[in-house]
Parts: sequence; structure tokens; C-alpha cells
Amino acid sequence: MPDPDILVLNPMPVIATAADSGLALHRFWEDREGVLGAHGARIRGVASSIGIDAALMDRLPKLEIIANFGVGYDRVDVAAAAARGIVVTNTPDVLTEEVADLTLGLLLSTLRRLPQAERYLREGKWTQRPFPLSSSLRGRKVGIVGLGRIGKAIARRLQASLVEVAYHGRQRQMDVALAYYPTVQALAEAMDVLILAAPGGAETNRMVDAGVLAALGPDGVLINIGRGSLVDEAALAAALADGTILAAGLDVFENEPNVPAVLIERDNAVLLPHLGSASVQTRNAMGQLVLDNLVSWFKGDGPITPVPETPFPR
Ligand code: 8YV
Repeated sequence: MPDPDILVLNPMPVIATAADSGLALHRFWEDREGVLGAHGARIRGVASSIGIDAALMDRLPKLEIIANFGVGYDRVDVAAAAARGIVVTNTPDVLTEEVADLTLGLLLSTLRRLPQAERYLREGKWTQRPFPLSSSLRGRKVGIVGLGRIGKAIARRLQASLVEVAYHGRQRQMDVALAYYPTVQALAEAMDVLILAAPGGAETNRMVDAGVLAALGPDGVLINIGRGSLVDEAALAAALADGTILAAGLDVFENEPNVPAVLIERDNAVLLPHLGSASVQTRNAMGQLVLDNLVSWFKGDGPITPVPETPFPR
């Protein structure tokens, strides 16, 4: 049997770890039409961190499995995959603690203005006067939106930081002792920090709007490590400009890697280029899990981490 043909849509660490995997990897991004023309009819697996739409699935008639590099798979058309009997896998667990670490770093950077302070020192301003006092994590009430694996890892860290923690999610989790709020609006009214750790998609689209930001209030802080689509960015930029909220820390944006100028010009926003999982170690672990899912599937052992929307029987 020839090695199964896999279309790798964009560069990712899978490529580096694939030697001796028994898969024939084809680099789509180097020559899209050329690769499709030469191999499209035989492609049985896809690896992607940029999603895949129905139109590309239709050009891969033998496609069996889409291995998504990332825990979030909002850019994979899972309904189209399900309709075609294609299994979709993602990369949960291996990035959970890394993303939660980054979230705490971003929260503290935003509250204590660490990037601004660092710039201040480099600009030689410390010799003239001390950096202005910042806001604090002390005494904060932190609401987590999306209490999945990553949300829970963030909650554990916050509890160790001795602050009050509550959450909102699709439903209350009976085995979780944190206070639950049935809407984002109610959570924002009760808390003064919101951390967004929910997935993207239609259900969560722009769930943080002008009303939620007003409820968070003038001492309020918004942290987003989930997806840019969760936030109405124009409303957020306005809320940061007019003091509706105090500050924001954002690792994700609606139209990455393009960040609106109205956010870039805000001094009370800390903006990161989607770094949540972006360490060498964690990205390699994600690449390995993409590969392991493909290898397991083509050995006939089933997918390791399938997403719930696709039809593989579990
Ligand atoms: C991305 C992420 O996958 O896991 C996710 O959902 O957002 C990240 O880890 C990463 O940016 C892929 O390029």
C-alpha cells in the first residue's frame, strides 16, 4: 500500500516531526494549483491551522480526515465535513496550561501596565520621574467567559492569586464550585474583569458588545485569549477611548494579522500577536498530536481527539 497522501495547507511543526510517519505530505502553500493538480484526487487527509472550506473539500474527493492544528476549529467548516463523512480532529489538552500561563501574563501586563512601563524605561524617562502608579489585581472580581479546559486552567491560577472568580458558559457545570451567571451581561455587571476563553463561531459572535462593556464599568478590564470574533472591536475601541472601561488585553483579533488602528493607537490596550500557544515546546506538541491523529486514523485505530460535530462513532 502506498503511503496515504496528506495535504498540509500551511506551514506548521507537523512537517518537522513527520519523518518516518508513513504519510506522504504535500505542501499546499508552495504551489496550490500545482499540488492540487498532481495529488488532489488521491488526498485522504488534510492538516491545517487556517481552516478549510467546503469548496476545497469538494476538490478532494477521497478526503477522510481533517486534522486541525489548534484547539479552536471555527475556521473548519465542520457541517460540510460532517455532510461528507469527513472526520475532524483538533489539539486539546497539549496547549491548555500554556495558554492559561499567557492569559495570566496578559492580565497582569494590562493591569500593571508592564509593556508601557518597559517602554518608559527604554525611552529614558525613569531618570526624569517614576512611572505612574497602575491599577491592581488585588481585590478584583474576575469573570471567565467559557469554562472549558483553558477557562478552568485560568480559574485555577486566579484562585492561587486570591481573587474572586465566577463564570459564564452555555450551561452551568454542576461539578464546578464557582459562581455561575447565565448571561455575559450579568457576569459583566457583577465583575470588574472579564476574561474571554470561549470558542469562535455563530453562537459566540460579538457576545461582548457596547452593552457588556458599559456593564463592566469604568474600572473594568477586558482580556481576550479566545477569538477576536467574540468582541465588537469598534465598540471596544470606543469604550477604551471614552473611559467606559479602564483597559483591555487582547491576544486575538477579528481579522488577524490585521489589527485596527483604533486599537493600536490606544495606550490602555495591551496587544499581542496571537501568542497563546506560541512556544516551541507547545507548538511541537500540537504538531505531534496532528500527526498522531493522522497516523492513528490511517492505521485503522480511529481518530485520537475528534471534535464532537463530525460523525465518527464514539
Ligand atoms: C492556533 C489557537 O491554533 O489552538 C487554537 O485554537 O488559537 C492557536 O493555538 C495557532 O495560532 C495556530 O496557528
